[in-house]
Amino acid sequence: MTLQAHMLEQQAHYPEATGTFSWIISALSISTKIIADKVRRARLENVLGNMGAENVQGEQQQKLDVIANDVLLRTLGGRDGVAIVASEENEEPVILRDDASGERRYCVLFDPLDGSSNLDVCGGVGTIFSILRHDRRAARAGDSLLQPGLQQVAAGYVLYGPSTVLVMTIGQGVDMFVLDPSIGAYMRVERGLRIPAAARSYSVNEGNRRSFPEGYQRYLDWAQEQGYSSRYVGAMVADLHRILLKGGVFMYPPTAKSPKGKLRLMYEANPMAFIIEQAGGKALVAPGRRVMEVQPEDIHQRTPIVIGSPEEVDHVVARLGAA
Ligand code: P6P
Repeated sequence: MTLQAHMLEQQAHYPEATGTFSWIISALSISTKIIADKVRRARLENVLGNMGAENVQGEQQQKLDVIANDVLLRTLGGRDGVAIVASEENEEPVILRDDASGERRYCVLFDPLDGSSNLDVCGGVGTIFSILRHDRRAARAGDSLLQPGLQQVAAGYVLYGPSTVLVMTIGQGVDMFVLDPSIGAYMRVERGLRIPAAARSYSVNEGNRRSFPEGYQRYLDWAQEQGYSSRYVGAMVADLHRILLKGGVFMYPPTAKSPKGKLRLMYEANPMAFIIEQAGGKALVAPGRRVMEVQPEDIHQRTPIVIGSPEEVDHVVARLGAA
């Protein structure tokens, strides 16, 4: 079954549906097919490397960051159901449509090319997206974006790896699609994905270990005593796709360089948390505090995160609180 047929099948469950939401998913589908092609041809077309400029995050912008961002802005901009888009690469959200018409509209937030520093070495990179209902009652249009992750109507990612894989949820479980380049369509390969409850593997940048809060160091000592393996790609989408399929736990604790954590709440942590929770996993910012409960104050705010198999997240939490 293609993604398009899957969306029509899902839409049929909602008689009041107008197709607006499906059109947005179709825009994300075509955008990521274009990005996949550009990622694979990057070195041939000499679009690797950085722009020589920094983005709003203070990070070196890769040429493909800008290209992927432009593709998403242009494609989503053409969908009447999109009121606002917000991107890791744009300091301010783009208000596309905010008229008072009764039309239900949506906000789409995205990290256009997560882990793009991996591009030059042919490592995994991905696109992450989060979809919220547009809230016209917000005092300022942009404030409509400041909704907790629990308000997401959909979230997903595309991993540009040996194959191009789309994983998404609309709140009814997690489905996986693989791009078939011969026909240019995403084909559904898994329905109702469930994350393994446990797996002896953790994913963290241990280069920052010395500045982790003590509880995280206690966990790493414990995991290494238990003989856990360590896997870290440096691209959240690639690390979490592995964990979704094989189990384990990913964490980005507070560090000296990123005292509030490095990952962005709105378009990295929230969408990945929605997917992992829908697959039976856990996603926390601190013991007992879910990522998706955080009330955002800024669209680019950062957060610590512990996310993955439920039993493995519990092992981390047990040591965060331990004295
Ligand atoms: P570090 C990529 O830049 C990213 O935002 C995530 O995809 C990834 O998990 C993390 O940062 C890697 O950060 O500090 O380990 O290089």
